[in-house]
Amino acid sequence: MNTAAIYHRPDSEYAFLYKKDLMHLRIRTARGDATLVNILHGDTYSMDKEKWNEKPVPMKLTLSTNLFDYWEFETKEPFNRMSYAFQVIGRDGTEILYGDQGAFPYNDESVHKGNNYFRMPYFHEADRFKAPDWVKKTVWYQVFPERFSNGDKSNDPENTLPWGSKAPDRQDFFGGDLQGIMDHLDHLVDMGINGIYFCPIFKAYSNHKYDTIDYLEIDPSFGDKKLFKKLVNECHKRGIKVMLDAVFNHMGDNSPQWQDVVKNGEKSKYADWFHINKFPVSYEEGNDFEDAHDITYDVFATTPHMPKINTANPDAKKYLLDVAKYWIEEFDIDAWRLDVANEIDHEFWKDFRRVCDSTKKDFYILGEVWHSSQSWLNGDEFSAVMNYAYTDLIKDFFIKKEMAIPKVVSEINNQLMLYRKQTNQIQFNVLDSHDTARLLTVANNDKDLEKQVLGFTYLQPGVPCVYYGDEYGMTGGDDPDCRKCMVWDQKDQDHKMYDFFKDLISFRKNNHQVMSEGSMDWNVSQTDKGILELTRNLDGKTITGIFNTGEKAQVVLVDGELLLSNLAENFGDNFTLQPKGFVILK
Ligand code: ARE
Ligand code: CA
Repeated sequence: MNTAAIYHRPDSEYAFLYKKDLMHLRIRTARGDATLVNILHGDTYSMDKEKWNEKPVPMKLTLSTNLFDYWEFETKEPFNRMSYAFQVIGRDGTEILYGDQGAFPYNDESVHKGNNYFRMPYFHEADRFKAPDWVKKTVWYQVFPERFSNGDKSNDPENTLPWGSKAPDRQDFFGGDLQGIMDHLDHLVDMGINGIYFCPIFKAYSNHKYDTIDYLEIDPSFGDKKLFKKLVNECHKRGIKVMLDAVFNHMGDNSPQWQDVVKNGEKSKYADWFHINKFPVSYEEGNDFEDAHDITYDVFATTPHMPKINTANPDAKKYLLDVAKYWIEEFDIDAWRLDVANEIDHEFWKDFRRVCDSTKKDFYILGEVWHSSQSWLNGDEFSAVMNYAYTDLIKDFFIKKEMAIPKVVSEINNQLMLYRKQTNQIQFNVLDSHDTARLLTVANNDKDLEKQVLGFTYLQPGVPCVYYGDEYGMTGGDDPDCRKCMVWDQKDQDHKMYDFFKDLISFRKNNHQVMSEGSMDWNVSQTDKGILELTRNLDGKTITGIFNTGEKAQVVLVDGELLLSNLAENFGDNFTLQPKGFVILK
């Protein structure tokens, strides 16, 4: 048996409180190596008296990757504490005890002693990763405010272009604003949307507003605080939660704080609010900060217009934490999306979490992190991340056809095993955004393929997000092409796509519990036919998706009602109508 592949770590995604007092345990073994894993567990302070090490309890093999099998188990313990170890029974007949000191021959009596067992010393609810329940029921809609709708021409910046008159370039303005969003809230309601994610709306220089000038003012071209307050109320009246974009890694170089540094150099009271390498700070227009050696201050990426904030500076930290609190307390927002979240220190985020949680219960904190994010997802920082790492797998499989069926199953299971169960349930499954090409464009304008990717994604644990305009079949390449003006002219809208989104959102919301909490039961027995089947199961409620990656006609079955025909010729007799199932075939 490959004991080196066996892994468990207490107080991590391998051992955590899933619900109050309910401990969830995982252990990893080499794929196919173990025929069974039992857990020996009991109260730390009575293990010598009671021979509970003679009462091994079987764990459940729940997920596998190409390399590993994952075994899981849940338990309540009378004293809310536990010592435990694992009996791993190998296909080769070997039996080992795997505990805090490593792997030992199971039948060696001497190994069954206290300090050889793992411990979860006490099950503290205060430490449990808490997933706000409302997030699991949410289907989000992302709005890029400058491009959604121009509801008020009186606030248009100068040189505002006619709506949709051209594909946008970096400097263009089209006049989108909060009134425009207000005017179309019922469009979101009609789709079934119950969460809206606004890209930045605070006073800033550019059309994207990621170069903040004033964190405590709404950008005048978007509207004002009075209007924003009304907008939040109108959203809440419609059951729509509100998430704003917190750009705390950097601020714009037109901000008063940065301008004071430019003017007063190291005498500025803001000098330590930034990562300054050399005074006086300087740059020449057009020279991006490509070479780290000669830049006088750190920035986001290589853009001189976004000086990086020193979030460890107590004054800067207090300023930003006050901003975070202000928009929750005064405007009752429900969530923050954290821009460039991975480049800000953990200390800041731990304090940020405390500020949000002490201001509003069940607050959702979404970090923008494009890669594995375990260190921010222990429950004391983010609630979730924008799950590009997960959804890139889905696009790479279905669209780029970069991997075989067993590989995508392996990679998705690997993603799920990075985080606690309740974290997976509220991850933000973004397929496309203001930073990526639109999904239809990535799918080479193949609408059936796009529907297949959407159907598969909505079947996953984690919450979906519609990027504005996808519902009407909008296309767009990389930024800035993915930020075209929303199509409001009926003749430019794809209404069949709209209906598909509406069905899919309704299906997801009607089955949100099994979609977020259900098991992941893969069926890869028809891999040779290019068919991938995923069944989600929760307490007997079953949802099945069958995804045909071959070159076959599109069939969509939603809620047991067959929407299209030619099913038989695709599957012949080995296809049974999935009761209350949801099937996407291509
Ligand atoms: C734009 C272009 C750049 C160009 C720049 C020139 O995208 O290619 O160099 O203009 O000025 C905002 C604007 C962007 C603008 C950017 C810089 O929206 O239009 O860039 O400011 O001026 C990484 C970061 C991630 C970041 C993306 C853009 O990890 O945090 O890059 N996303 C956030 C916001 C952006 C915003 C900013 C940050 C800055 O969502 O909208 O940009 O506040 C891989 C990597 C990721 C990388 C990703 C995208 O997947 O793994 O780390 O994200 O590609 O590049
Ligand atoms: Ca306007």
